[in-house]
Amino acid sequence: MRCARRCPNLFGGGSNQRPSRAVARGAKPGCMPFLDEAKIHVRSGTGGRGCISFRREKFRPKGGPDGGDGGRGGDVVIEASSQVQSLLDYSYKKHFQAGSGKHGEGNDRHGADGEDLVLRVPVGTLVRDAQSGEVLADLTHAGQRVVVAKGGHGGKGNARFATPTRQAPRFSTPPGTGEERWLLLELKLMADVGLVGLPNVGKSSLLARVSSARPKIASYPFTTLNPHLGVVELGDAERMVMADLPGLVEGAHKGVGLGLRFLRHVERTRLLLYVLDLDPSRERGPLEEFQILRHEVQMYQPSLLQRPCLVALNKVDLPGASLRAREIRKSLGKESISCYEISALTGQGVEELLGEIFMRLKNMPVEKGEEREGGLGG
Ligand SMILES: Nc1nc2c(ncn2[C@@H]2O[C@H](COP(=O)(O)OP(=O)(O)OP(=O)(O)O)[C@@H](O)[C@H]2O)c(=O)[nH]1
Ligand SMILES: [Mg+2]
Repeated sequence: MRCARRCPNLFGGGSNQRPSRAVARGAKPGCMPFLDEAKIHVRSGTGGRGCISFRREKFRPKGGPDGGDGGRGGDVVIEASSQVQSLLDYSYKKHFQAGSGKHGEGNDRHGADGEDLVLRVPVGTLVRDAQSGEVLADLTHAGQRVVVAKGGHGGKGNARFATPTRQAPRFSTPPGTGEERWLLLELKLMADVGLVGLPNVGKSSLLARVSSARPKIASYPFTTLNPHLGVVELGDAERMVMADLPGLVEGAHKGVGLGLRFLRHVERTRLLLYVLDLDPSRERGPLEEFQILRHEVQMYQPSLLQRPCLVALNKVDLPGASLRAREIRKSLGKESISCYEISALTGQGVEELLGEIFMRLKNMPVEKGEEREGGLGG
């Protein structure tokens, strides 16, 4: 089992601007803060006015109408890009406007079209209308785009309206004003496997062991405040993306701890890996932890409970840990949920767990548009 490189998502890149204090909360110095929600206002360009003009030329009396059309206003487009890691850029600037069309001119000159404005967002971004809540697009692969505000059309110049019976039209049509709206951008990470567990159980340690991602690891709860992705490789042929999420606590659905908002990042994962703690000094046993986690997941989205899952019983290296595993093994056996005793610290049992994960993912149908960047290959 060869463990692999860091996932391109979430790390580095992004903006040169200074992070605001709000979004930089929890970020280490020199580490790009992560933002998975943003509200922005977009406005497309207005069209240019059509021109009313008549040809005035020596030796050409009554030269006729020659007013050109106005240019089209630019659209606002949102495009998914694998070069963008989070929605951080949209916390600095909230208002975006595409270019307006230029006005038409005499001598049959048409105004130039306004420039489209392309806003790049991370792959996995859901675009909603902020007012109605309607989903405008779910951008699940790089290069996918959606026009969120259509530019206004250009006004028609008077040259367009000349007919044999109306040779000197003195009017043009008005241009389109374009559209504006508030949008909600919501990033849901694209990973194959999501790690779900209480704080301090060793989720980040597991990700660090199996990939080259380097999330912070420490012996206190809520070390991880933002999701982290890592690419795990099996030989040269297969790989998958694993997501380490901040810990869940009992009552998270009522806002305790960091709440449930990070669970949105497991919505798209194909497999949930519940990480439970076998440390005998912990007040709660792994079975109770598992029940808490499942309850919180259910409170977030009941259908997530139907998602294929595995259980990793971590810290088996501790003395007396295996004894703690007995009760939960019995209970999971009844539900036919596979569980593995592992140690993220020593690596014990990790290879078997990864083997099972790869096998499960391989046997799962990949829905169209669901392929992960750097995801399961082979
Ligand atoms: N003995 C032992 N300690 C472990 C093992 N895995 C993790 N730890 C320790 O458990 C503590 C918590 O590990 P983390 O990986 O930060 O736990 P986490 O689940 O990511 O915690 P949060 O980010 O706070 O949710 C650290 O002190 C680790 O060294 C293990 O397999 N055995
Ligand atoms: Mg962690």
